[in-house]
Amino acid sequence: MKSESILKILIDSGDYVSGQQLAERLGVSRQSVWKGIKALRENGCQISSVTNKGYRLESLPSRLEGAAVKAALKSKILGNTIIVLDSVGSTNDYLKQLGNEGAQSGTVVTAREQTKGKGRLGRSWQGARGKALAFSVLLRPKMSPSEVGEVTPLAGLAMCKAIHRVTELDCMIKWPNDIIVGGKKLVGILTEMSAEYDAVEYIVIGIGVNVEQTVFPEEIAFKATSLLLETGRHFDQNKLLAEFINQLEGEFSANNLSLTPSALDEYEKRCATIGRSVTFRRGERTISGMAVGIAEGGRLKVMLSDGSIRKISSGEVTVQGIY
Ligand code: BT5
Repeated sequence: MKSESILKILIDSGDYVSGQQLAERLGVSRQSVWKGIKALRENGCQISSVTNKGYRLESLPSRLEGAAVKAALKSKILGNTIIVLDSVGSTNDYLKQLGNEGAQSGTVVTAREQTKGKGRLGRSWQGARGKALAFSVLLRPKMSPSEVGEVTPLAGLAMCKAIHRVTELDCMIKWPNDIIVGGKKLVGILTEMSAEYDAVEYIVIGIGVNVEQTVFPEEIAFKATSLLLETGRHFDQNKLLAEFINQLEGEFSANNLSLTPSALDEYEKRCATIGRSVTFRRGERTISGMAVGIAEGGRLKVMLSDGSIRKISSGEVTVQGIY
């Protein structure tokens, strides 16, 4: 008896549902329903019960719970397995290990606390227990390693849409993978892969969202922000994670896992880097120019002073005017 099936019915109803109705709809005994309700309560759901009326969901848990994420999922493949850990070093590392052991495509790992969150290029990602959403999604796409660069922008678009649906905030993207609001970083994305020759074995997309922080470590305080700081409101992390998974599946199926012209167009419209002066390194040299667009494969198009266009696919870019 899956307690999330009960939770889903209670969420959809928004009112009292009798134990008898729950038992009939799920094809289980009243005893199993009672056990499911007990498990949900133990996991932080507030459920009232009234004689002759049944059970009503009063509030979802404020902390991450697998059942609460699943109850809000509409996806078919992504999120088929959701693992909620209390504490982990890095959700990306944990999921890569599962990937090596054969975990199925769509598996999601999240943790209430991440003690060694990773950024790109060996940098670290900070997140205090319960205040930040950190999770990773495993995919086993049939693609070559050179195509993986198209997946992160789609994840960025999906996250912007999920944040908008849940919080109504309009976010921008700082190329290639930061989601920003008011010029500050709200979300970081780290995509890693395991590949052999010309075929990808799996991809792990790791995402960190600042949800409840009001204070950041000194070294990032000038450039970091959170949903609470931006809106003054508290948001359910379970709902945000589920909404992201729903949006990601939509984005992947609409674009067949690649940066189609329409996805590229959408990305360009949200890209705060375009129209700004940028500086990037090529070997020993530092080159400056104007970001003018996004090229196929998600590369940044930079116009140099002589009018020529460079397409940058990786490495560090410093953008004038955004941290
Ligand atoms: C990123 O790297 O932005 C990718 C972050 C990905 C984190 C997720 S959490 C779940 C999954 N598991 C992991 O272990 N990682 C992923 P990058 O572009 O390299 O940015 C890192 C830089 O952002 C750091 O050097 C800091 O300057 C800054 N930073 C660190 N924590 C931050 C935070 N919470 N908010 C804003 N900026 C932060």
